[in-house]
Amino acid sequence: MVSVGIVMGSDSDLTIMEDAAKIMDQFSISYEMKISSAHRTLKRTVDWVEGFVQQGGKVIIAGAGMAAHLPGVIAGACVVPVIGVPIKSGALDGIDALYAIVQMPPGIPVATVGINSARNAALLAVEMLAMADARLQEELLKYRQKMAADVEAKDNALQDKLKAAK
Ligand code: RP5
Repeated sequence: MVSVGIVMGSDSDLTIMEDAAKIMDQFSISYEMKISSAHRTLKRTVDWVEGFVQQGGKVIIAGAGMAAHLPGVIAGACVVPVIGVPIKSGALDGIDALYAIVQMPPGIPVATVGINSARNAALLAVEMLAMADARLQEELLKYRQKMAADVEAKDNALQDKLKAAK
């Protein structure tokens, strides 16, 4: 069963949204990737959301740039959690998308991450799924431990370099 939907408004968003797919692969979570636009293919987008929810999908990550209405339109079409990723593109470099995605009207929430932060969107989706999945909770703890170990290793390397330079 597909748990996560990774949707984007254009193929120009793909290089960023692939970061979300990499996290899903890392945590062995089944996902579907889709290009569908809130403006250019509205009905197709809503049809996809309805199909995704019907077949048991649990969370949707939606990325879009410029007047980024995709995450909000998807959130309006279903009651599964939607995580929005503002994509840096166009004259305003993603600030437009950030404001469009984060400023949802009361009643229709979208959990918005930083500009181009598809990786954080994916980790948030994993945390949502982990609420009812002990394996994922364990994997998330290991992921955090590895990050902490990486920082310590980098600091050790820096301290060695500073000592050698004296
Ligand atoms: C948005 O407009 C897309 O999400 C994309 O970030 C941006 C530009 O789309 P393209 O003109 O590259 O297809 O709808």
